[in-house]
Amino acid sequence: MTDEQRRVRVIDSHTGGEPTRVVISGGPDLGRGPLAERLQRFRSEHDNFRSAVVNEPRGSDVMVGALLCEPSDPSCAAGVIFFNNVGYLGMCGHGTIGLVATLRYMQRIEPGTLRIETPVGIVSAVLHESGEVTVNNVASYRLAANVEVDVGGYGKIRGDIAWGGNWFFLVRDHGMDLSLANIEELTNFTWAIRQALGKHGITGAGKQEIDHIELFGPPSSSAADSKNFVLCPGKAYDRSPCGTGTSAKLACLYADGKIREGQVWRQESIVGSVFEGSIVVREGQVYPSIRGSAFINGEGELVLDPRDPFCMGIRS
Ligand code: PYC
Repeated sequence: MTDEQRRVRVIDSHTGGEPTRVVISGGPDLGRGPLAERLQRFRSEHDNFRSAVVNEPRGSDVMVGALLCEPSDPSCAAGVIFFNNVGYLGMCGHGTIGLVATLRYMQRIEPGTLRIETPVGIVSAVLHESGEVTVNNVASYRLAANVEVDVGGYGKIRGDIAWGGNWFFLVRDHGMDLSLANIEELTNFTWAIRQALGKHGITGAGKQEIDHIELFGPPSSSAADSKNFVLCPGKAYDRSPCGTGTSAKLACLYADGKIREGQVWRQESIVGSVFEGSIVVREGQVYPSIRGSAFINGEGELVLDPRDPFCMGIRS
């Protein structure tokens, strides 16, 4: 052991199969400003730390990291910045469920409601006695419906552009088999859509990149309303039904008059896990809630040894 080694304490969990690694100590000092400001500092000055935590050889492409922060808003119980194999997430639904389960595991919270500060705003969450968590997400909306994009090798594909805390392109008519056996083809198809959106300058509001692609199909379970496949920014697919993706879907369903306030929408993931979604409408804005469960599956210390050539992760 050397003095230069850095130790980072983490708690791992999964939400519907999708992992979250919460950094509870040993992370970079990002100051005490608003989370959006701290995210900029994380990105510009400590991006190698992001890679060290989630990329191989300690992590994997599917790992989502969550840096637990002191909130700048005193009404919040915690602040969080989510990150992945290629960058940062504004919000993360499965990750927030994982964070709440982690705070409970750390005995920092008891069942009840808490507020959490994220770079895209404050969300609240309810930890139920059962251990399930409901995330009350940021306002979500459909920016554009039925947008056509010419996808190389696949032809013209239509989808909705919607915000659920991240930007999504949501496709219903695709002719693909949404099954685990077909992951490679689903990944190739959704990656081609993502590239086509970029090539044709199709973006979210304020020219923000649409970095999540979501396909919908019939559920495998009669207890669900729909099944999805979600391609995340770094080309890994979401094992959970994607909290922000389900929020974007709810906003589209509401815009189409297909869901009422309070009605439950059961979104199944490609691995068969389910989130329950519903909406409330306040001052004309749609606020989705997502309910699911997370399980703690690891706790430990990452060792960052500067002699290790892959200390800060393998970056693509
Ligand atoms: O649950 O919001 C989500 C999410 C985004 C990326 C991976 N999971």
